[in-house]
Amino acid sequence: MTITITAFERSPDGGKGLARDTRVRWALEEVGQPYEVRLVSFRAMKEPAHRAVHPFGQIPTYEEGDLALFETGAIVLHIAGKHAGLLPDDAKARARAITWMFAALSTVEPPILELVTARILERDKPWYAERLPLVEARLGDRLDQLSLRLGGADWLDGAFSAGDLMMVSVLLRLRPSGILDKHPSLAAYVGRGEARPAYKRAFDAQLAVNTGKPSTG
Ligand code: GTB
Repeated sequence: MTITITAFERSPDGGKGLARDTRVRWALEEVGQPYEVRLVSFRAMKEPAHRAVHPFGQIPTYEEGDLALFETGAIVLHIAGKHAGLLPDDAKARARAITWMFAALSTVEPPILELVTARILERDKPWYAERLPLVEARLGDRLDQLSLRLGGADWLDGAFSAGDLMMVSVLLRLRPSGILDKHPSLAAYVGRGEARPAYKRAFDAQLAVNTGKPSTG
């Protein structure tokens, strides 16, 4: 059955992997599932046809036959549950991998988004300079905690899983800020994710959309 996802027709980052279709592409590449991409403009995202699939008028979405999903957590979990390669067979290890997916989305991504939002949307506010260190400190604490837990391991819980895919995807949003460099073990962890052939194929495919050049993968 054909899988169709949606992505930005023109991504604000020029297709450098920061938009959230990257994590869905990556999951599909990890499990070897071909997919098609429907590109949407910012205007089309807010129109009824797209909102019928995504109530909040965003990308990415995922369609497979009569199944339509939104929210990258749900999409990646669906892909990982249906195809081998992203979740361990052992029930307890599987539950732990899913826990890391939730941790990425519910505990690590929010302080990252808080910082990104502050830097983009709050720069001109009179309280910006006072608030920014607080936002940075909250994020720094969270990254320290994650780094401590990762320790010297390659991945969060044994072999690479959907939990790592989601955590690396979330951390990648920090790349332009330089903050990852203050946490070398997390920077190396993200680097291991980016080095995976499936990630490279996903990245190249998204970049090709935005540069007009054919994908090298
Ligand atoms: N919780 C949802 C999920 O995980 O699926 C969040 C989806 C979401 O935020 N989608 C964004 C979107 O559609 C694109 S990914 N935004 C348009 C809108 O809301 O109108 C966020 C994103 C966009 C662009 C960059 N970038 O270019 O740097 C980075 C991240």
